[in-house]
Amino acid sequence: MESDPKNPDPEALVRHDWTDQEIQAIHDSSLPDLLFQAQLRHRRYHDPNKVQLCTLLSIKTGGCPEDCSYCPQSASYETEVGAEKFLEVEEVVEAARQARDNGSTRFCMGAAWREVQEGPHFDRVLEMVREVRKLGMEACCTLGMLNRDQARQLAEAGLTAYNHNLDTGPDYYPEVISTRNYQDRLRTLEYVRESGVTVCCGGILGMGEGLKDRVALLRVLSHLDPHPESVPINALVRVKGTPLGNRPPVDPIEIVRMIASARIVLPESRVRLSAGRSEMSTETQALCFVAGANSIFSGEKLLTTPNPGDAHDRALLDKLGLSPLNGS
Ligand code: SAM
Ligand code: DTB
Ligand code: SF4
Repeated sequence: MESDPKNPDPEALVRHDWTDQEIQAIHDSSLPDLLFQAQLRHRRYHDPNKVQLCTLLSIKTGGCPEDCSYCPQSASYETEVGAEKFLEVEEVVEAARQARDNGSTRFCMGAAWREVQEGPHFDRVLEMVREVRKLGMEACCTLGMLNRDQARQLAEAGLTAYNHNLDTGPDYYPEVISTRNYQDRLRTLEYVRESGVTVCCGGILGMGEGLKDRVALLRVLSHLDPHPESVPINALVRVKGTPLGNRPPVDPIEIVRMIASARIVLPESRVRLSAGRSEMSTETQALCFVAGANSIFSGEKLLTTPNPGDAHDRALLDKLGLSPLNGS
């Protein structure tokens, strides 16, 4: 890292040329060194005592043609999640209003689609985006692959962010998903960036990937220029019926190391401690905040799986002396 680790050169902090070796050395440094370096960056670019609350809503659940091995919504696997109808704009606005009243400043709408198809459903998504923006919230969508024109239409509707995860490093990707490739993902991210919508892109831990795949994911993210504004780090939610349903849980310290490493190589980005919190102790989550996580998903549900819920999270933040980030 820098010549004086206690006083890093600010000019050198935001980089797009990280190597796997450098990232792995950071990841594998002693936990106190790792957390200290992460805190230096965190405090330079963010308020270390504020956490953004975001709420997810699945606007089109299940029946997805993709075969992502982690996902309960894929039509390829027998899970308890079935295909449901596309939500109405009013239902979504009501959920967004409730989320806002519970302290969320970002509302994220997810659809179990491989890619967006133009037509009445996409028009309805655009309407949902406009309505969420009218509530004074950030609006985020995650709808699968987009083309240039669809990204532009989302931007015109006022979309704040588009979530499109790379999930893991390029070498491990084909082990997890066979119905699309890494390049497809990168292309959509490029269209989002060009449209002016901010980029939300991260990954999942616990799918059987090796450390080199986690490091490669961070390298790919850090080579995006500009960096994604938001980086969700998910711990796999192991859902019965999916090919990854029987994976062992991720070691909590590995989650902390990944978050701290993300904070160091992506110092300006919002790092979101995303799926998997229902199985994490207060202590693990506390370490994740120390490591530089500054956003969580709030509410009882992620897209289809449970999340700790508002009362639990209020108590968690209170206990740690953290407070929700206010809307801008
Ligand atoms: N269909 C769109 C897509 O895949 O881009 C959007 C919805 S998809 C459910 C959004 C993200 O949720 C995925 O990219 C994946 O990273 C994450 N995800 C899905 N199932 C998960 C699970 N069981 N555990 C952790 N993260 C998961
Ligand atoms: C992200 O990285 N995690 C969220 C959000 N982006 C869309 C989704 C997590 C989904 C967990 C499984 C489920 O609830 O279906
Ligand atoms: Fe479909 Fe997205 Fe689930 Fe993959 S992660 S199966 S694309 S909903």
